[in-house]
Amino acid sequence: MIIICVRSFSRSTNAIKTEIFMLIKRSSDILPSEITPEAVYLKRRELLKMAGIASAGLVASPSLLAAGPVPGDAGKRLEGIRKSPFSTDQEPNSWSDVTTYNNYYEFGTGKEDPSRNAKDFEPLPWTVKVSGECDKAGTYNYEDIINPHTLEERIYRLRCVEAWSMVVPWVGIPLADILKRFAPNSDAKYVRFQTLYDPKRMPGQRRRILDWPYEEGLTIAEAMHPLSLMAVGIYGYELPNQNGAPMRLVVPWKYGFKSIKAIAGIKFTKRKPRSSWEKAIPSEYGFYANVNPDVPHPRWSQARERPIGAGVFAGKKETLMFNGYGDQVASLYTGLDLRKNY
Ligand SMILES: Nc1nc2c(c(=O)[nH]1)N[C@H]1C(S)=C(S)[C@@H](COP(=O)(O)O)O[C@H]1N2
Ligand SMILES: [Mo]
Repeated sequence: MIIICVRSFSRSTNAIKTEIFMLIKRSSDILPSEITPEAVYLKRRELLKMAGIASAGLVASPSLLAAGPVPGDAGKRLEGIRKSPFSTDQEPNSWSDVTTYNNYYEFGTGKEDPSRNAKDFEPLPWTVKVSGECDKAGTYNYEDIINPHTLEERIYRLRCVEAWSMVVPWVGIPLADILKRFAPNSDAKYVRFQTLYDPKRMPGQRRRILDWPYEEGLTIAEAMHPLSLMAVGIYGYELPNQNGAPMRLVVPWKYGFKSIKAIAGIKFTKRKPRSSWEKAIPSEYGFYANVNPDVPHPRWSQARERPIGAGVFAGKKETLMFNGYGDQVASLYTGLDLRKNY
């Protein structure tokens, strides 16, 4: 489906007229050049409301909308994506918010650096080294890890430790389904993830901003939790490079830095792994990094957040414990003092 918005200025009435056209086409018929910048720029939900079709039942849910217009820089369309009851019904951020406001220090520290500097990165072919406490250690191709699974759309809130937030329509596979195939043994108490280390292809790694490669870890229970996702796409398209192609973690109840991109290593460990950020700045966040409005960052409050794309007048909104996923995940932490274990 394409929504086209045409604006014209009427000399007689001195008014700007907005007309909305909707075309329903098969995705294979859509050329990137057919999609107007405006169609991409305007919020879909608003457009649909204006067009009066949201109530007509033509458009059932944001996840259907999430498969809507994207600009020409999208890669391959992913097939056979099923919906998930774990998706929020909040409106997703625009394609342009999700793909141009990024944190990915391997491609620079500015928000727009990753979208510029990762353009020519070729994620495939890709291998992942699986090691540690499991029966099926080895080096696996991307296709062998991903292809046996059905893809799911998961529209999740993302809360960055820097106090901004977004809503992202990810496409991926429950992390547990992938990890179980490597047959972790009873000593696998934690999982450590590693980003690719390749300074030739990741220019940010030529500077010692972090102790490369980027590493993150989860307890095995967190990793096996149904909300933990291995994402391979957004908006029904393969993951753009700046979002961590070809596969990245999404752990929606934790600060965004736990959602490690471009995963090339998975290790099951007995001992708690130390993440890159823990090593770099141990005084800030520790292993858990659960979203918690009651535990301030040493330099700022985490009580509120700035939704990206909401406009300058929208203001901040309250940050929720576990980023609003408490009903599902709080039981992972019973008996743990979250004011100390942050
Ligand atoms: N390898 C790697 N993964 C990373 C980062 C990074 O710099 N390098 N940044 C993290 C941070 S701080 C956030 S908020 C999210 C941002 O994901 P997005 O750019 O897809 O929104 O990615 C996380 N994953
Ligand atoms: Mo972040």
